[in-house]
Amino acid sequence: MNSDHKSPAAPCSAELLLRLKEAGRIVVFTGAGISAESGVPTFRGENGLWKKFRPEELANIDAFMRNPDLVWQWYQHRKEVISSVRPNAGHDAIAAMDQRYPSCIVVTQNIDDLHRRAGSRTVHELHGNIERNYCMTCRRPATPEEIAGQTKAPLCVACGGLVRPDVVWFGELLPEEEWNASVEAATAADVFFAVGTSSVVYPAASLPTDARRAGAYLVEVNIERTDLSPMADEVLLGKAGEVLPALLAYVEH
Ligand code: BV8
Repeated sequence: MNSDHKSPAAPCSAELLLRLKEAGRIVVFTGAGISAESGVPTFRGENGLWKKFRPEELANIDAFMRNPDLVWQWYQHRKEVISSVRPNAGHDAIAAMDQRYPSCIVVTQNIDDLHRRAGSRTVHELHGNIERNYCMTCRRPATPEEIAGQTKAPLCVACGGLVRPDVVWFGELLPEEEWNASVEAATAADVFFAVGTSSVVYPAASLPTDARRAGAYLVEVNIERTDLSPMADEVLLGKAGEVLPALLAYVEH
C-alpha cells in the first residue's frame, strides 16, 4: 500500500521527508518523461515517437540493416531536436541533489545527454548516447566531424564498414559496465526515484523493484500512474519539472 496522502502544503509524505533528510545514497532512474518538458518527444505518450514509427520499424538492428539510411535519418532528426533543447527544472533539481547528497547516481534510459548538461556528475546510460557513433565492423568510434551533415549512414573512414548510432536497440544487450554499476547503485540506495518512465522496457524496468527489494524507499514521479505504481512506496503525480524542485525545496527547509 503506498502513501499518496500528504498535508496540503507538503509535496510528499512525512515518511519521504524524513528519509530524504537522513538519506546518504540517492538513485534517480529516468525515462523519456524527464526530458518531455525540454521539448524532447517521449516514446509512448500522446505525440510519442512510437505513434509515428513502431519500435520494430526503427529501433532495432534488422531495421538498420534493411534500411540504414532511414534509421540513420531518424536519429539525425532526433539529434537535431536534442541539440536545440536545454535541460529543464527536473534535470536541474536532480543535479542539485548531486550537490546535496553524499551520493546521487543517475541511471537513465535516455540517450539525450541532458542530465550531464544539467550538471549531474554520475550518469549511467543504459541505452547509449545519441552523440556517439561507431563502425559496426571495426568498432572504431566515428568523430563528430566525420558524421557531420551525413544524411545517409556513413562508412567508416578506417575500414569502410557501416557506422551506426551508439544506442541499444531492441534485442541488443545493455552495456555491461553501465548495467552492473546501475544494479549496484540500485541495490545500495536509501531512496530510489523512478522518474518519467512507463517502466515497460526490460531489463531497465526491473531496477526499481530490485532497489525496493534491497531496502530502498521507492518513489515514482510521473504525470500518470504506471505498472510500477502499485509497487512504489510513494507515487508523486505531476510533472517532473514541478515535483522535483518542490520536493528539494521542501527538504532543504
Ligand atoms: C535486452 C534506445 C537482452 C534507442 C530503446 C524479444 C527479444 C529480445 C528482447 C526482448 C524480447 N521481448 C522483450 C524483450 C526485452 C525488450 C523489451 O523490454 N521489450 C519491451 C518493449 C517488451 N528489451 C530489450 O530488447 C533490451 N535488451 O533485453 O537484451 C536480450 C538480448 C537478446 C535476446 C534476448 C534478450 C533493450 C531495450 C532497449 C531498447 N532501446 N531505446 C532509442 O532511444 O532510439 S527503448 C525506449 O523505450 C527508450 O530507450 C526508453 O528507454 C524505453 C522506455 O521508454 P520510457 O523512457 O519509459 O519512455 P515512455 O515514452 O515509454 O514513457 C514516458 C513516461 O514519462 C510515461 O510514463 C509518461 O507518463 C511520463 N511523462 C511524460 N511527461 C512527463 C512524464 N513524467 C513526468 N513528468 C513529465 N513531464
